Amino acid sequence: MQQEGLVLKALGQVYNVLTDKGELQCTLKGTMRTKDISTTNPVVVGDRVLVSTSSTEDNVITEVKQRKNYIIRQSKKLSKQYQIIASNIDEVFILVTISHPKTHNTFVDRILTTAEAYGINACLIFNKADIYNEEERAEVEERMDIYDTLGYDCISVSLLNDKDEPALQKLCKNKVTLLCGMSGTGKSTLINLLIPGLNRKIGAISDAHQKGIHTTTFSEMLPLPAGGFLIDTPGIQEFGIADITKYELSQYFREMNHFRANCKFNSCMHINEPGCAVIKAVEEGEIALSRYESYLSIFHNEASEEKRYK
Ligand SMILES: Nc1nc2c(ncn2[C@@H]2O[C@H](COP(=O)(O)OP(=O)(O)OP(=O)(O)O)[C@@H](O)[C@H]2O)c(=O)[nH]1
Ligand SMILES: [Mg+2]
Ligand SMILES: [Zn+2]
Repeated sequence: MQQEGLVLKALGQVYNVLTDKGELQCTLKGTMRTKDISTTNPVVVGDRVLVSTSSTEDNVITEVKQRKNYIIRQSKKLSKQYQIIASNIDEVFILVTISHPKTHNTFVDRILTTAEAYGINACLIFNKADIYNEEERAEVEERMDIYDTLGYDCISVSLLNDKDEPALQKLCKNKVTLLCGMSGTGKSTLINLLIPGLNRKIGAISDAHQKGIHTTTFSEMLPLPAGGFLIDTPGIQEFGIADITKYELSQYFREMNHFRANCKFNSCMHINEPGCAVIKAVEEGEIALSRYESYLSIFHNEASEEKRYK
């Protein structure tokens, strides 16, 4: 018998798939390959799959339905092998902390760029409001202002306090939401707040490094009580820019779209070209300097000369 399901957990050889008949443990058909990209893992959490079930043999995943989107990371730096982290994502929650640990704007902007490229909505969750001094609170305001103006949902919370829970529940209800954020920013704390009874291990921050200790070990889709799922990607704080070229990069910076058309050269990449309207907008304060710095950083370090796959 064939039935459809949703991959909740991928544990190497064994996959937990949610079907009408409940959660089934499945294996993979030996010959299955992902067509579009060279990956080390053909089936990932978030995949919609066909499962063949019988009373005498193992349940086998026979087909992966076309993905709406997926996020990847390079298995090894500079290698051509990619690992898909998760697929069919509606939204990313980016946990941001001003201190303990400090989340830099480039970290946030890198995730936003990828999210933009894959048509995934993004929401910035500024956490640990309880520990900030006046200066840090001002920084939260300032950074929220930048992203709010760009049209990204922003919320300031303290996850230690459950008064923020209803607002957070609302943001992820009936969606597939991927959590990202540097180690120690509160991803596991957020999961515990939104999914009572799960009791995820919370890693205490080691003061020496002001970094959290990675406590979880495999990607997983966690059902939310009110509908929808959270995707926890332990050890993966962000995802790659792998398939974005230098030429198209500025498209994924929302605010640059207003100005790009006015650059003197059609092929302008907004680095040092004469008559660049984007650079002018940065100089005039119409584009936040931190965003332009992130653009330059991605342009020089990660964006490719041409598409790497497809
Ligand atoms: N003061 C304060 N501490 C918080 C808050 N949210 C989380 N923490 C603490 O921050 C530390 C790290 O939280 P985790 O939820 O383990 O962070 P994580 O993002 O899951 O970290 P990794 O699993 O290492 O990626 C824990 O000691 C939490 O108790 C908050 O709003 N305020
Ligand atoms: Mg964690
Ligand atoms: Zn330009």
